[in-house]
Amino acid sequence: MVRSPNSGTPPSSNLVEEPLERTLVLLKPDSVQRGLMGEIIHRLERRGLRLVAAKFMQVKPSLAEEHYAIHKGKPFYDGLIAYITSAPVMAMVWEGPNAIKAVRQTMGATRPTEASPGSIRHDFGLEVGRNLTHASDAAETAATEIALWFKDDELVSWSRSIDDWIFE
Ligand code: RTP
Ligand code: MG
Repeated sequence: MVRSPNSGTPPSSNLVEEPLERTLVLLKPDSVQRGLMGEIIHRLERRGLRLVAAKFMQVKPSLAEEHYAIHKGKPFYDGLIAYITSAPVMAMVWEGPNAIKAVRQTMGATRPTEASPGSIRHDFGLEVGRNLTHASDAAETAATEIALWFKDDELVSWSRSIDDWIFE
């Protein structure tokens, strides 16, 4: 079929507006226990981000300690390790233009009472120690965290027919 100029095909662009990034997202035990996995995944999907990997798992103390090594020695560290290992989590990798910043914006500030209305931590949280999610905070940490939580062959590179309407 020949397409007319207004057939609904997105314009092609040579311009790369934002780099395609990958970021690690954890739905922490409180998200899972409260039945919020679907709600949070729904928000990331509607934002236009693309799922690359997902794993429902009980976190071993060794993995928790490695993931949160940067916080070792802080007053909240022991509680944080106890929290993340207390019940299953959903670990995921999401991808998109500027995905690291976009996902942290969708999650909201670390303290739910400082998170913007409409963000997950604002809409579903009250306390910093029950703030529902983790998201990588920079390109280097995203790469390290993805490698820590997933094997290379667990990451799925794929495309969606609608991608050209979301990624310029
Ligand atoms: P995350 O790493 O989990 O995405 O959170 P974040 O970047 O927004 O915050 P970060 O400073 O990296 O802290 C990691 C997690 O530790 C807990 N926390 N508790 N009681 C406290 O003062 C305190 N501060 C941090 C939170 O669960 C936070 O997400
Ligand atoms: Mg952090």
